[in-house]
Amino acid sequence: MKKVITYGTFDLLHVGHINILRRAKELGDYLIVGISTDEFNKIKRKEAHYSFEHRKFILEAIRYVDKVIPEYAWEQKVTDIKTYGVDTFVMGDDWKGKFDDLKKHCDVIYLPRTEGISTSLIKENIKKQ
Ligand code: C2G
Repeated sequence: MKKVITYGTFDLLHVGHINILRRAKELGDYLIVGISTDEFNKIKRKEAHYSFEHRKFILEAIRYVDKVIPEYAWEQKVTDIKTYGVDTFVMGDDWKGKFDDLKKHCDVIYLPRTEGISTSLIKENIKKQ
């Protein structure tokens, strides 16, 4: 069974998130998603609208997602890859090159982001209304 992993905050879930989860799943048979905890979001300087519990609950309802684990630190990726026997690590290409060190442990694939949508854009548009 080919295992794929990806990480993110996945706040205010939108088509950009669904696209990358769908395409990540297409690269294997089993998709693990490391979802950022509220504490890790602080480290990432990100303020999520939904709590970790809600973002996790929502992700677990997505057909492409087989397992959701907490992402609490930048450095946990190698451990996760080993723990879960991951073959492929996937991120949107806004992260291109940033995780190439993982190539020692698994395939690393950066997929094109979905243009014109982001959680921050959604928040801005709602404020304007
Ligand atoms: N994404 C995308 N297209 C968009 C928006 C997001 O493909 N329009 C992708 C991002 O590239 C990322 C994933 O969706 O791969 C999750 O995005 P975020 O929730 O913004 O995650 P991020 O803050 O980038 O956290 O250790 C990695 C970090 O946790 C990634």
